[in-house]
Amino acid sequence: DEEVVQRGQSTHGRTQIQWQIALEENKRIDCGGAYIGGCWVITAAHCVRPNPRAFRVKFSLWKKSRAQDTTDIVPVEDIIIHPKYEQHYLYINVLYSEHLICWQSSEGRSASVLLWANVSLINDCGRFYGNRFKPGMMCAGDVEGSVDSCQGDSGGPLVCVDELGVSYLWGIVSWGERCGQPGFPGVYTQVAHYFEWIRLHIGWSAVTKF
Ligand code: 4AZ
Repeated sequence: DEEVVQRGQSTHGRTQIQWQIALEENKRIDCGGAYIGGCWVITAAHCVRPNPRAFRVKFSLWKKSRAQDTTDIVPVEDIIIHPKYEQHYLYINVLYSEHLICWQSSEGRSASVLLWANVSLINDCGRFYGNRFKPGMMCAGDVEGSVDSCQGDSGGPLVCVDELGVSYLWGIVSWGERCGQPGFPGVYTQVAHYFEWIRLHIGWSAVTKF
């Protein structure tokens, strides 16, 4: 989104964005995702259909249009959608590929690269969204507007860094009332809410700290 592109900051050279992936469906990239270790990627359920063959996971994606090494493009083996996912009620799902074994980093060379923004966690988001805001969701951004995720960012990671510098996947870009609107912060899936479900599927072995 233009707003985000203009206000965002380039991730160029920022190796801490290594968990970001792009989700490709029939040569199109409309969603992001986060590599969470092992063979697992997490994204937003509304980004996928239960047809793994339609999707590929792209790593090292600094720039959407860039031709990439085939080792950075992996097929999807399986798609697991949260049982309570319904239309209009966004949950998460985990993608599995046995080919997803290692990460290779590469640097973007032009301006239209992956961007990042600083957002603040916002409490009590029902005051903005009423009963559209449900358990398992959280809000982040800026109540005044401007800094926000937007279309195309769906499924991508909201990362919190603790005082020791350890990064945690805290949220997944989900939805919102347009983008950057005052009084309508971005809505994210609250990863902690689904931690047991995620762990059930991926096991402890796959949990990676960056
Ligand atoms: C979307 O359509 C979308 N401002 C993602 C995030 C937000 C709005 C829309 C939050 O994928």
